[in-house]
Amino acid sequence: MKARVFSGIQPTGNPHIGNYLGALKSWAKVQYDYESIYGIVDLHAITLYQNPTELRAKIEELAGVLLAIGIDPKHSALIVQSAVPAHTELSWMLTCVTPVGWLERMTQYKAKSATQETVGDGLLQYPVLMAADILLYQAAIVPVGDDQSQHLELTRDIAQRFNSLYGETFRVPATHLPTVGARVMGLDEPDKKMSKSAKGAGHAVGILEPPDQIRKKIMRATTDSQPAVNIEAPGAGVENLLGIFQAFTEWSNEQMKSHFAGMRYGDLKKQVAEAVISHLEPIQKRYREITAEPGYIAGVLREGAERVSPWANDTVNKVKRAMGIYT
Ligand code: AQP
Repeated sequence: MKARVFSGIQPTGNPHIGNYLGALKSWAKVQYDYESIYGIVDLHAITLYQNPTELRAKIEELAGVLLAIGIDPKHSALIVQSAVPAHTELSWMLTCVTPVGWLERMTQYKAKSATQETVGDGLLQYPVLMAADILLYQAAIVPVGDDQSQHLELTRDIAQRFNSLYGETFRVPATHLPTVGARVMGLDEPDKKMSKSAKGAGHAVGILEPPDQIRKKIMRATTDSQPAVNIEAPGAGVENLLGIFQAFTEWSNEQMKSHFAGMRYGDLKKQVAEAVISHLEPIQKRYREITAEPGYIAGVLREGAERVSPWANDTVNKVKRAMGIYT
């Protein structure tokens, strides 16, 4: 039996090249070597208020994007998290073994709660639900962007704590980060990670964004007061653009150095924009084809949930037996 991989993405805002380079590109790559389960994690999305009509629409749209970037339903189960109730069932059992202090230390919780007047308990519990998503499938690896590394560390801590309290129950998963593109920064603010929920019009490049708009955004990206690329010590904005180019083209460090050293920023930006556009164009074409087929996405999501539910229920039953819960 192949080892399993699990990862998820929230149906919030428009998926961007940070999501793609940090996580989704790896999902498509590893699906041939692992039994893969990829989740549209709608229960995570509602930790902050979402407009219900928009949320429903975003779930199908995101499924279309995931299929378009190469998630192949013959190799991967694509699921909506809420369609497999075992995620929430396991989450409660893990909540009971997770010290509150571990959750209060999470930097994402601190950052997101700082922007709200009051926060729901769900925002604090978010990493426990994420641990449940992963441990439910006994996943060996979890491909994510670097911003999720702390949550993955916590997932391992929860698994180990549970195993030491109740006996060997969970496989302890490994984090899988890409070598380039693990943390793509905002084009307008290169000191902040590119984020779906950021407000700036020039902040993120959407996977489905039209080429002209992408070109404009990248040409306006924040750099610094130098005229040309200092390849040994680029400023944050230039480093981000170089990272985006390298992650899309998969050029070696040597190729990057010899090609970009001393290049004027205007030329660098033009080349980054063309690399991004030429990579995204076939994805956008596939997206249009997939979404033109009535019922296709709903069918893929239904089959995904049917395929993984027995695996999820096996783990829940194992956990219940370990904890002494009546089954
Ligand atoms: N800027 C990024 N660079 C590299 N990877 C990133 N990821 C997110 N932003 C970057 C990775 O994308 C996957 C899915 O992310 P998510 O939707 O679950 O949530 P997130 O990390 O909170 O992403 P966003 O875009 O910032 O969304 P909002 O604004 O809604 O919170 C994850 O593997 C993540 O690491």
